[in-house]
Amino acid sequence: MSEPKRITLYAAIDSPFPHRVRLALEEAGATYDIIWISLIYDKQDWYEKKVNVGVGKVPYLVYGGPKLNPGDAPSPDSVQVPESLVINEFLADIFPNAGLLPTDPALRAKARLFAQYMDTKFLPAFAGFIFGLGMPVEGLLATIEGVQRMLPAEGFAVGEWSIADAAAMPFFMRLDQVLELNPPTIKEGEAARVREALDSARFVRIRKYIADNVARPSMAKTWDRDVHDTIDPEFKKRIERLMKTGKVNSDITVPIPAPA
Ligand SMILES: N[C@@H](CCC(=O)N[C@@H](CS)C(=O)NCC(=O)O)C(=O)O
Repeated sequence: MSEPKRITLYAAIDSPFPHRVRLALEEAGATYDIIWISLIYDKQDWYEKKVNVGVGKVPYLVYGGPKLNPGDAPSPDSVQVPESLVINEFLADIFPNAGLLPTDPALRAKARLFAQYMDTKFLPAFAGFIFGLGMPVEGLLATIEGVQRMLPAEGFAVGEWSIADAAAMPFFMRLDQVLELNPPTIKEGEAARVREALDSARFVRIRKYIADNVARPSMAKTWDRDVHDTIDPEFKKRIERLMKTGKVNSDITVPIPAPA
């Protein structure tokens, strides 16, 4: 058998996208290194110059080549993959026995549709709500209901755990965090309205789904209680920058929101 290749993940603690990849790596039982990138005020220059060249987004996965330290350029012989959903498909391919995707083609299609729904429907509603971009509470709740409708009666997105669940869960963990932090980008009373709706009978299935995911060791490893000590200050810095400059991230700048 050939030697397993080294895996390095570039990630930022407050971003849900690398969290997707960490969940898949943990579920696969992979050995991997993480290099942390700061996204707010002190982003490391070398990352966009030498690693995710000209893009600078996380996650970015390097497969193969020698051990990497912060500031190094990955070896040209390594496989380099951006984009969380593509990285997780790649991991499903290189760990074929880890069950990251089902083998049944119909379930594989379902898993991909579930992940696609998260990016095309849930994510705009979520970002629009938490960053004060005018998404009404009901718009967010409707997309959560859309996720709920895609779930089978029991278990995970396609029955057994898969990378479809990795695509969704980082956003539900962050929704919970944001409702608790209640930043000034969210209109007064709206966080409480979302919380109340999520705790109601309307969302009973998705609550069970989230609890089933939270009970897995992959989540305990990547989102333990201590994570709030690092992630909450990073999120607050992101909101502070947004309130001062309108910058949400490297792609999105909005009119400076009026404080709630
Ligand atoms: N579609 C990408 C989205 C990745 C993304 O937007 N990452 C953001 C963090 S949330 C980023 O790295 N932004 C760079 C920056 O803000 O400097 C994926 O799924 O990986």
